[in-house]
Amino acid sequence: MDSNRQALARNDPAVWAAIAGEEERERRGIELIPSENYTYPEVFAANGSVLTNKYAEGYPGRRYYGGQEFTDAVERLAIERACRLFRAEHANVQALSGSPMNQAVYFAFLDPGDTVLAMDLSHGGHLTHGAPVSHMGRVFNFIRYRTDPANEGAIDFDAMLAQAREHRPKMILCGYSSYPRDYDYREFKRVADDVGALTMADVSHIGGLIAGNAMANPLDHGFDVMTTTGHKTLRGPRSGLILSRAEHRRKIDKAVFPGLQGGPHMNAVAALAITLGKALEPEFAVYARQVLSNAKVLADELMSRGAELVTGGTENHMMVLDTQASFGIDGRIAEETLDKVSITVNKQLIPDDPLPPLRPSGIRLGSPAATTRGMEEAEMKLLAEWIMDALRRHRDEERLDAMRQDIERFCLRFPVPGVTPSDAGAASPRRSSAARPRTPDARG
Ligand code: DSN
Repeated sequence: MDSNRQALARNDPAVWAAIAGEEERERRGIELIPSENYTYPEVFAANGSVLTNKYAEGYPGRRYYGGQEFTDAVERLAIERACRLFRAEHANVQALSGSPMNQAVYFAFLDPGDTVLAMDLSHGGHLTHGAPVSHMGRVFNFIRYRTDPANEGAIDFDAMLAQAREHRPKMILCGYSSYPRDYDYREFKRVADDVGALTMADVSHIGGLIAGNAMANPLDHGFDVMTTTGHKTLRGPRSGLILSRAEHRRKIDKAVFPGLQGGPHMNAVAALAITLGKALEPEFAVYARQVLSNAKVLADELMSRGAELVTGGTENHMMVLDTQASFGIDGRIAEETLDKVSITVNKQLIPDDPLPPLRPSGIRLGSPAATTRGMEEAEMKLLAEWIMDALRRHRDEERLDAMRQDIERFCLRFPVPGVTPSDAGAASPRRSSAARPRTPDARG
């Protein structure tokens, strides 16, 4: 254990126990929440570095505090790498995470009351895309487009055009949190150009897949702005990136600071620079393609075993399983059942869900984190089998317990980057069954 961790374990055992417990949970289980990932050891190092100590309001070469030699260097690196990776003319790397990142874009271009056309939440959109419970939903006038469940979740762009002509939005926003299909960015641009609207793409979920050239890049199709978080498919720190054409630089930078934020988290900016450097390496493209392939196999295997997936499959890294239709249980029971076997997913609304968000009709699953751990198609088949088995037998506690032991021993064969067993084992883990296997794992 390094000296900082030793100091924490000695001086605050309660917090240390929570961190070490989480490390152990991550090692023993598998993370299938599509927006989560396992980051790089180098990101842990930068996030826990002395850059945490520094205030750096402003931008490189234009700061409000002294002592910026190294913060400037690291932020310039992040900007240059982000522009190269995403073929952007400008990058702002200071947003603290996804929500402030999107707010900054709205405030850069819109006035309160302006109209935005964005995807409906239950059809796959995100809270920050103007859901009525969000502050943004109160400040701006969000109109929602929807998908067609009867047509594999396709978006009817002619209907969207009619909506745009009726409401004259100032911005058209595409981006999703639970939409398992790809987008046709040319069609969004066609609608936006027809009504003179700005185009914004929030690609937080698929930023890494775009970086790895496994999915289309909206900026290549003339979009004005693209946002992405750093911690999903990009595998980096909690952070937000705003990428745009050069003409929007001033508005965006002013909206982030001083408009919305104070001092940027320079430790996260450094960690983001590292992440972007890694995403520029050829191996990252291999990772991105594997994420897509794993998701497709997981989806196909679930469906071949009788699961009903929203939109009938996936074209990206995620899928939404209708647990109510497939097993007669809501998403909360499904999430809790899979937790019991150390498979982590999240409950999820399905389009026009008759059930409420805390007890919705489905769950959402994805492949990015499992792929980071080195899992491939064969492992996806096993996971599909376990998921179906657990959900079908969700009342059989004995069976679930035996499955958990199998699954934990399976997961331990795939290391979590930056988490070593000796460190994680230093605190009392939530579960200890993997150390005492009860049933043989015939599946290897
Ligand atoms: N919470 C993230 C997701 O799961 O999609 C986005 O904010």
